[in-house]
Amino acid sequence: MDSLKNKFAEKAAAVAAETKEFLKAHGNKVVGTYTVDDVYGGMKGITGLVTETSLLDPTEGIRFRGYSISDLREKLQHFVDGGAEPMPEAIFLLMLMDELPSNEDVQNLTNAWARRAIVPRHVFNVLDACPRSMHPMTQFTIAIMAMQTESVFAAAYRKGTAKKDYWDPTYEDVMNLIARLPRVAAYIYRRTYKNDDHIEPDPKLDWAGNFGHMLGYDDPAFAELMRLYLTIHSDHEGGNVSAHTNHLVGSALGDPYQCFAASMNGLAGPLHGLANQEVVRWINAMCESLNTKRPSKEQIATYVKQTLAQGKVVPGYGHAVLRTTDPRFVSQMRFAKQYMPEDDMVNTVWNVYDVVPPILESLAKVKNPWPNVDAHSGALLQHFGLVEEDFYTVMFGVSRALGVMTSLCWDRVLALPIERPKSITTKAMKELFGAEVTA
Ligand code: HAX
Repeated sequence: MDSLKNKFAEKAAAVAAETKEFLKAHGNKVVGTYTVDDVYGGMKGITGLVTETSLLDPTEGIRFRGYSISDLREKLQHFVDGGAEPMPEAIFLLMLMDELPSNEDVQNLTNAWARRAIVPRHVFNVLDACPRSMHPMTQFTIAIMAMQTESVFAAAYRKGTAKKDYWDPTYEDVMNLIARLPRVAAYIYRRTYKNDDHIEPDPKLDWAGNFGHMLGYDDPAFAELMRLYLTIHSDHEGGNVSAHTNHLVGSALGDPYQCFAASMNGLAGPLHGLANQEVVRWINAMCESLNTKRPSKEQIATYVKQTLAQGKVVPGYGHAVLRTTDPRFVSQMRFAKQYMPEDDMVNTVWNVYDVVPPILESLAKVKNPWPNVDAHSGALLQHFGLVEEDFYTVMFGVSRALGVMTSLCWDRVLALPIERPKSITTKAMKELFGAEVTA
């Protein structure tokens, strides 16, 4: 067993025993109450899931095992090449182990992922059979399912592994899958947009730096952006569509590849991860229609009102839980101020930030008029020449694997059962409250 797996096994046994005790003592206590609106409103007011890796506060934003986005920069100082952004390896370890990793832990994980990063040839063959016009997110989920032939969990389950040991083959799949995702994603990018001019991985690089390298962007500032990007998109507690889907499929004992492919189909929705693509499309369409690269705030306001009048959402704004500017937006703004303060699209993103919230607030129905993570990310990538916005959600997905996969390890440790909430018909709901049924 590798040393990380050993450490995880020890931690897992202790947490599982403590959770059992907690449930014995408090299992019958009431957590909250909910209303008919909550049931019809996407269950947002209902605490119905356990996720260990992160917790979202509406006004403060995400905390990964207790550490906020700004804490990460201070506490996860495992930099390579004189960089200053937190490393995805470090946040993975923080989420998995619930403790700040040492430099040695981070380096060991970089090495372990480099060793596990070999993608079977048939996965590339499957991708090569897809039309280049296929959306990159569709290619991504197809590739993830093609990798399922390698599932250690599926093989172990078939052999009859005992329930108490499920976490072990899950851990193996999680490590292999995460190690391989940058290679698969970069392959999709280079086949779709760069005429199949593929770039071999460089095992000396860290996970994020190597991803940037395989995409074809070797600027050290781009590697820094990748470290920041892949860290901040990794997790947003358990109820968001990608995390919840991963957990749900996992609750039926799907293997990690099946869970993650399903999760990525959830991320591919425009109200979730695809919003990063939509933001860039929306800004480009605005600039084209106005024939300028830097629309004024007045022009932006007019365009926002037109968007709303057409019955569309303003992409990158609003959130199901947050009630403030997303700290992930703020961290990207900080990065842009350091690396590209004069960039046209970045300045437009900042002007949109000044203009949109009061307009959304004036509608009175939007619960959160502030920008989310997707409002800024595309502009940073555009600056470095990665202009193919349809690819952006794949990059989000590579990062999201860190959170949902560590969560799946914990789901298996805690032996969380199959998820099966009760549903109800409107007729039955009306009957509950003595309301008239006429239609
Ligand atoms: N533009 C216009 N209208 C908006 C809006 C926006 N950005 N955000 C919310 N609204 C509208 C909703 O469509 C809803 O209208 P109806 O009552 O007419 O249906 C009303 O305001 C109330 O919605 P809400 O309660 O404030 O928001 P929800 O929790 O229902 O939805 C969404 C949250 C993120 C889906 C929503 O704000 C939205 O569609 N935003 C734009 C898309 C986007 O940026 N998505 C990414 C979110 C972050 C994420 O998951 N990243 O991956």
